[in-house]
Amino acid sequence: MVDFTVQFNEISELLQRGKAKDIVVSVQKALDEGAAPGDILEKGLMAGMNIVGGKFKRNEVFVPEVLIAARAMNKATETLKPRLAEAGVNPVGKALICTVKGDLHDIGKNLVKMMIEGKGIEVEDLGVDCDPQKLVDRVRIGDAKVVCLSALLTTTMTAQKDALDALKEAGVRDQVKVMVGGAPVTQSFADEIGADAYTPDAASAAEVCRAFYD
Ligand code: B1M
Repeated sequence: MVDFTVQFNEISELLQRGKAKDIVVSVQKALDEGAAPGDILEKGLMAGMNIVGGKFKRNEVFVPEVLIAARAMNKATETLKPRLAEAGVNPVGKALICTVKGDLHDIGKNLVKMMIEGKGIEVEDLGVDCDPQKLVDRVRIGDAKVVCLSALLTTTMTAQKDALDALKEAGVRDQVKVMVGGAPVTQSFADEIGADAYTPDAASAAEVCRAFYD
């Protein structure tokens, strides 16, 4: 059996350094040499992204580096996607994500989305300034297990409660687990509004979200 450790380490390194063009070449090369798409994802891309996530958590790297790594991850995943589907490495389930009504900040939401996707979950992005009714309509379809609500302003934290209330009123609250986060949000606020989980950052959001599918 061929050992692809060197290739996986190279892919992980390129991801951490945000080398979008080079990583596409490396991923394609590993595929051509016979590496399994699922292993490239797990041992190369996700391993690299976990290192970036850890460094971000410890303030060793900052938003620009994370966004550049995220762009490299997206490019590499695009290369891998057809082969992953072919190999039967399908997403374990679907989650919805949005920034709540009145709030236009999307950098944190995008990072959370990307980290959750890195855990093998398909994430549908309902965008920023998301109306609770839009969320209710989407949850009613019934294929999503987790809803992720991001809020960056103290004035829009309450829109997380509005979203939860709208889900309750529509009778679909029990269909989904609701996760909340964003700079002004705290565990006690999450408890107060009846969210299922609060996480302070994208890396822990991805871990907690994944646990809802395991
Ligand atoms: Co605004 N803004 N902003 N802003 N902005 C803040 C948030 C602010 C703290 C700046 C300040 O005053 N110091 C302040 C909020 C104060 C408050 O309410 N406490 C503020 C303000 C006041 C405003 C406006 C009202 C300014 C104005 O117009 N007077 C206005 C509001 C617009 C609106 O939303 N309606 C506004 C506008 C903007 C821009 C459009 C210019 C821009 C947003 C661009 C964009 O997102 N595309 C912007 C930015 C960039 C910021 C700062 C500088 C950076 C935010 C950011 O992206 N951080 C911010 C100050 C700051 O944070 N230093 C600020 C990086 C990002 C990775 O972190 O989003 O916190 P963050 O996400 C983290 C965690 O919070 C967490 O994970 C992420 C990564 O680990 N997380 C989750 C986020 N969502 C999660 C969900 C989860 C779990 C974790 O589970 C579901």
